[in-house]
Amino acid sequence: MNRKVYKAENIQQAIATIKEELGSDAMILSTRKIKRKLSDPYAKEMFEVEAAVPPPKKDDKKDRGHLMEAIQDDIAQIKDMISIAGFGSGMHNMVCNHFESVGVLASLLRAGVSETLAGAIIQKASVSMDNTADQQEKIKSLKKYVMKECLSRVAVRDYFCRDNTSGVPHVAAFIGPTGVGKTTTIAKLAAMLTFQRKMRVALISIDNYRVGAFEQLKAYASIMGLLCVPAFSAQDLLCALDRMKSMDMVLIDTAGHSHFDKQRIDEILKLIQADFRISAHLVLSVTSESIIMQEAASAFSVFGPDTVIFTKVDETRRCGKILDQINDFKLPVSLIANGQRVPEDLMVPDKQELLKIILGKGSKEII
Ligand SMILES: Nc1nc2c(ncn2[C@@H]2O[C@H](COP(=O)(O)OP(=O)(O)O)[C@@H](O)[C@H]2O)c(=O)[nH]1
Ligand SMILES: [Mg+2]
Repeated sequence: MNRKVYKAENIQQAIATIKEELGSDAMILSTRKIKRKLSDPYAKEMFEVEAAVPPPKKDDKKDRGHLMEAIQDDIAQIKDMISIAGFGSGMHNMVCNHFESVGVLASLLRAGVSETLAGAIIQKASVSMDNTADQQEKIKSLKKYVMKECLSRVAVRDYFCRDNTSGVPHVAAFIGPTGVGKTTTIAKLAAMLTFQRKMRVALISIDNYRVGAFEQLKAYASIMGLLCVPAFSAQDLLCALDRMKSMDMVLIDTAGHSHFDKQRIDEILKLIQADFRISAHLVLSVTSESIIMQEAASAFSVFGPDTVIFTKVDETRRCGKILDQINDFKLPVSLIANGQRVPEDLMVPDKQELLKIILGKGSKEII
């Protein structure tokens, strides 16, 4: 029982306060007059009343509530089984061998994690979990290890926001397929670094293929008052970088083109390799199919990217493929773009935040 002591000048006043605070079910446990202190003989007379709210009675309504909850749990589990039945045969064995994994496995699959990876995660987690406990505890233990497994596969790297004490600018080129959001992400990042981190930022565009590509970047740069220059040859690029020596960060926007166009990829590669300081950051949109993301990641791997940036996470409920990508390519995530608004829709995620994005709704089930 939750006990509480009230003080008032008279009992009626104390009871009124108790009713107001604890409701009319409250019980008075004791009352007493507080002795005046010898040091203050003119003090007002005070009373102390101890009251408590009785614990709620077990009623039928509550029992029915529990029963409904149990039925809903069962229905959810049957639904999960049906959804898993739609996947490959490996999933059936997984569920038969680790029955308690149904809910967690379904959450991973629904989030868009591939069958192979989801299966591997559950398999590893179920080896570590406490098998001696009762069903509820087993599930709890399984979730704990699934979380651990997922977290061990998630890597983040705050590449852009760290302090630059090197005396030379960090130079970062954004590479990736057409339309994934490279230019937009650069504009968001430039704003974040300039206005929130108070860094000196300049922009270079080596996108000479799309009409208006430079103008798009230049327009953002003008709003922010940043230096922005085009560079179409290695010579141009070295000159531009020389002008930007006093900056903390130089962001390079590259041509949007198909990842199948090897010749153009080589052209950018040659340009970027003109300066050994330039790091590369692969930009991928989560709205692309997993296979397209894999192909793009492997076509752009010639740049030896330092980090990967995922865009358009606001446009899909199936961000689980991010886990597959970082598992396959072992690249840490530096940024997440989650909308079209410049500069707001950009995140520098930590591991937990990234995992929440990856698991989507399922994060409530697992975390
Ligand atoms: N919904 C959504 N749209 C985005 C995001 N990032 C970029 N876009 C949009 O994607 C389109 C292509 O962006 P752009 O930066 O020009 O792509 P680029 O060709 O890679 O430079 C534009 O309409 C952007 O507004 C994002 O995080 N979410
Ligand atoms: Mg662009």
